[in-house]
Amino acid sequence: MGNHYSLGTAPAHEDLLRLARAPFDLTADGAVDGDRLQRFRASAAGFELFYGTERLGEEVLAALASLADQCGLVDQFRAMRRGAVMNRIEGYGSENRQVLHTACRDVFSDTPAEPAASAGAVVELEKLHDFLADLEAGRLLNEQGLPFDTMIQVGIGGSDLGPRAVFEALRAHGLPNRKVCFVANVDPDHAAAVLSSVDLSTSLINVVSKSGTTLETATNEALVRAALERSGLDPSRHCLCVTGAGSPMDNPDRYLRSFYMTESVGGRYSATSMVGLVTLGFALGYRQVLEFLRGASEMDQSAEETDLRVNPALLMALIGIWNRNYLGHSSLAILPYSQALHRFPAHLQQCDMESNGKSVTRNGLPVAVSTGPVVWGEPGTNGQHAFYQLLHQGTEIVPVEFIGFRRSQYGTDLEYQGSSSQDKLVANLLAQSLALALGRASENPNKAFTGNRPSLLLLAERLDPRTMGALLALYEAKIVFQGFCWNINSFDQEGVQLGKVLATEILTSMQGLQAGSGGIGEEYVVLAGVGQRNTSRK
Ligand code: G6Q
Repeated sequence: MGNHYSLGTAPAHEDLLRLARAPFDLTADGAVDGDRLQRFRASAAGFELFYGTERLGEEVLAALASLADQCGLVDQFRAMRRGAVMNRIEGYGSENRQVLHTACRDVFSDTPAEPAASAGAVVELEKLHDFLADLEAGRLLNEQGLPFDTMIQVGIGGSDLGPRAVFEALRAHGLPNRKVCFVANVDPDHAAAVLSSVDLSTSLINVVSKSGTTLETATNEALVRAALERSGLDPSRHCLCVTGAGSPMDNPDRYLRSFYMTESVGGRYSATSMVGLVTLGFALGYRQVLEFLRGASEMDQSAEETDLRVNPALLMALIGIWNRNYLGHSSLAILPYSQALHRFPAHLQQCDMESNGKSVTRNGLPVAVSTGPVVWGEPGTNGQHAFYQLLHQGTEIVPVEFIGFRRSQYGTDLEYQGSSSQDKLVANLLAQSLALALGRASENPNKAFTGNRPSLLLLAERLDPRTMGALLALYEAKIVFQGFCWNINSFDQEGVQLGKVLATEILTSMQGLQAGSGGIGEEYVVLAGVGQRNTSRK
């Protein structure tokens, strides 16, 4: 876009290819010492990034900084925040939209980057404030005059993963006596399990769908409404909605309150819009919502810095590109040493893979370089007792992004065998990062660890609303920077749209099959013909 280079064409590309022939050897004697860890360090918005355990030295870092400059990564980020139409493919039909999720949290300054979008965000925040105040003051009660104590968020994909990851991360900061559940999958067993675990008479149902047309969400909404009616409850007194203005769901008569998100906020980037904030506000209260947004806003500011030492999002994007495009690693593990972040890797899996799992450039040409890696992860130390074997000794080298906190959330801990649980957690985190880098020699080949397995470490004092906001925004910016560098559109999702279309077509054909004609396997075989026709390249 614009006059910028992208990865394959930037002058720094040749330098990086040359440097990649001999990446920094982390296993050399004294290579990873305190001085290195001290030097390879960046920080912003309460987070410190340590990357001395990556396979790079000063020369690579300088070449990556040139790459960022030549590709205009910060310039493009700044333009995005100021309302440039970034979601487009030149010369072809595309969503052709601005990308303004950052405006959802650009609500603290007198001079926001895109004033109209921030003004819209403030309007929705004020509505949220009033709704939460009404709940708090007992002005919103159920049919029996009782307060609502439960919220069920019904939504899928971007309308589920980010909001759920953030809620789980901050559950420890929740108001007393407020329960939150999520229903995403169209699997009726999940809805049944959730509905049987709540008292519907004191539950609010928060139906979230930007398009207002997603079949899973519409089905689950109908299912919950039917359950409310069976219990003698009026759905319009229990259901809220978050949707795009003018969508088929935008019908205030059917809902107790309606909240809106704008077209320029993509689903997977929507956790700081009402998509994430209504449920978060119910669980935590309005003040904590503002703290969450403040952390995200601080990280967005840092992402506009050209100095890598104060722009960890850009630095992580560049390190990711070094690992992906120059060292050839096709996978990325995100391993939080915090149980509260147990849904965060799943959110990032969507945010990263849906954004950067692309094969055409923003000019509609085939990409000449590899784009987004496969992203996955689980919390440590659980993962250590599972898949870390492959991380340490497998034939595949998987770069790791570790996340950890010095203090626990609840502060209730116990000394056992001379250390607290939190100390054990942190000790494991630091030890794993170093072990992957340094390896361990042994005469016994089965007990030898080659090392030179790259990782980085993101550390903050404590996981609270502000740091969670910063962490979310950090990853959003990292993903966006990488997309700019690869010159791909990180904001559309044709692969997801395909699934939506196929499901509808197959469902129609399935309904035409004779009931009981031979089981699910038989249905699959018969429906292959429909799939063939619908995916035909002609
Ligand atoms: C996200 C994707 C996708 C989307 C869901 C739900 O970026 O577009 O995951 O969020 O398909 O869409 P609705 O919010 O429109 O129901």
